[in-house]
Amino acid sequence: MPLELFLDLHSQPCRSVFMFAKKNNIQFEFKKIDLTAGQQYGEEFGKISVVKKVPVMRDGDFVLTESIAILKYLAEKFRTADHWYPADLQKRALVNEYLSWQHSAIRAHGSKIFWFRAMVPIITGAEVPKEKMDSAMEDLSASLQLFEDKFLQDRSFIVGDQISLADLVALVEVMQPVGTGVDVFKDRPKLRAWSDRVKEEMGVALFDEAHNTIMNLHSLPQTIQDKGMLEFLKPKIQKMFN
Ligand SMILES: N[C@@H](CCC(=O)N[C@@H](CS)C(=O)NCC(=O)O)C(=O)O
Repeated sequence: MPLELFLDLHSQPCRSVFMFAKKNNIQFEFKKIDLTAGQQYGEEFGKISVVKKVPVMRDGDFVLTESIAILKYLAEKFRTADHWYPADLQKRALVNEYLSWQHSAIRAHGSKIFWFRAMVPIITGAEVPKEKMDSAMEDLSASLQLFEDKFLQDRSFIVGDQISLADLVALVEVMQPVGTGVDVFKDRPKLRAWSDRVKEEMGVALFDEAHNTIMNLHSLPQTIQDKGMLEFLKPKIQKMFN
């Protein structure tokens, strides 16, 4: 049985797993779990993962959740080029350092902007209050600054002059607010130059294939309405505001 990846490319962690597998010629079956239709809560997917989130990997009888664990599993199982997840103790530690930090920083803040700008107006019919939006933008900006100052410094990539899992995971998260129209690269030439390098390393066609969904959100309101998800998503929004 081929390796299976359960994905929805609206999701940043799904995009990193998707691109990593493709870039490294890892054969897999793309199993679409449509988040806009709530398929993650369906009975079928529940049998695969009680976590009810994507990405999920199934390799024979072995099921793995969590994008970072999946990326490391794929790197090790398929012995991808060393730069992705270096064997060198300290380089690997730096990749792990970034992967540990990003969850509660760029990922959390970029996702909040995505929800505030793309999802909340669809679900509630109203814009997020300005002070909440400003505060969320400040958090994102602080994370991006820390990314430049601590994780990137004057290097081409996070761990030096070659791309690693850390860069891939960073860029998919940076792209989430971009999909809602926020120019995160404005006044950030270092971030922009790094992003261009990562894109080039991944291959522009593959990058665009992975980001096509998030860069074309105009049909999202209709999609969510058509799939009857509005009422379902309201409690999620309420939680976010409490
Ligand atoms: N820490 C997890 C996060 C997974 C996650 O939050 N996935 C989101 C999409 S980005 C999801 O499936 N959300 C569905 C839901 O919460 O209903 C990872 O890195 O894989």
